[in-house]
Amino acid sequence: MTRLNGTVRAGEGDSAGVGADAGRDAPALDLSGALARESSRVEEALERALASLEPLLPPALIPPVRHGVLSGGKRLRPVLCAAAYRAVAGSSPNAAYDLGAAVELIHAYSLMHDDLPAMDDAGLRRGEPTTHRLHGVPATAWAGAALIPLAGLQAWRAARELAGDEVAREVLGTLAEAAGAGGMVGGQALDLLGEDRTLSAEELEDLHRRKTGALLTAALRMGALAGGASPEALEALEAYGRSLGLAFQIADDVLDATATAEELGKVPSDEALSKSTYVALHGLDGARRRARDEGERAREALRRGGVYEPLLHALAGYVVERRR
Ligand code: GRG
Repeated sequence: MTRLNGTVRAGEGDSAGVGADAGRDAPALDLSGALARESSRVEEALERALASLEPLLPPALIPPVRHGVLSGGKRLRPVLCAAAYRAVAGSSPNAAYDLGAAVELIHAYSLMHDDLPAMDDAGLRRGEPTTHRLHGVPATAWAGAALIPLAGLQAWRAARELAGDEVAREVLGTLAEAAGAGGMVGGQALDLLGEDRTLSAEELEDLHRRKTGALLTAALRMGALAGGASPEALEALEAYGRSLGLAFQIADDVLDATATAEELGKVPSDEALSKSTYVALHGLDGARRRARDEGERAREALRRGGVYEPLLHALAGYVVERRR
């Protein structure tokens, strides 16, 4: 594999790269095998992250932090981060997963807080009692808040190791923006304020681009920046992330309307909370079609940018067809 001005040209036998013929599709992949391997690297990275960050926490917060962070989940954000790194740098060092772990710490805190009585008041997540049902509301609120700066520290350390101080600053800025009021926090606020009101298609899309899409896209951008991506590769991976995030959220609405609590590992709640959803807006078939179209748009962004990473291509289908 040859490095070209911060990009990588995929040669014969390579599994990933940027700068390969634009328009080329990545070969088919054994997705469940690949995801199992990827998630086990993510779990190791999360264990490493907590081992280094726990000494910074009051001991009482360690059990709720461990529960919120280590109780499963698809680990999509760190997998995307490491895949974006691999797409541009051609390898998957542990530090790329350590960087992805920082994004997962933000995701974990957001779910711990989202499940609190003041927000969705959920008792079940990933097939287990939610963190506040096991550890109480105050400890969960504090542990979630403690995870926010720890995620920043984790991102800073991993990005410095991969790419030095200058890139690490941009990586950290990317995470902070996506997690903040212009991104995930703002999206959640719009979601809560929109309960009991019918949102327009534009409002719904804006809400989900912030609430879900921003962090997914940031995971890709962070991996790509740390891997030394060219501007073209960065743009392609971000465009992929925006479409993937939308496809993921539409599929989430479809699952909430059609799957059981047992299948989802959480109790479907959109109807009970009177939330505006893509299913309410377009009907089930229309929402499914829209999710598939966005998945295809995500793949197209990779083709256009010549990003050749089989896992990213496969994930654009997975987020739409997943069952949890
Ligand atoms: C102060 C208003 C305010 C907000 C605080 C709580 C919060 C910040 C944000 C919540 C954002 C949120 C709940 C986003 C949900 C995104 C989403 C689709 C989650 C499910 O993601 P998956 O399916 O989950 O990747 P797993 O379990 O696989 O990790």
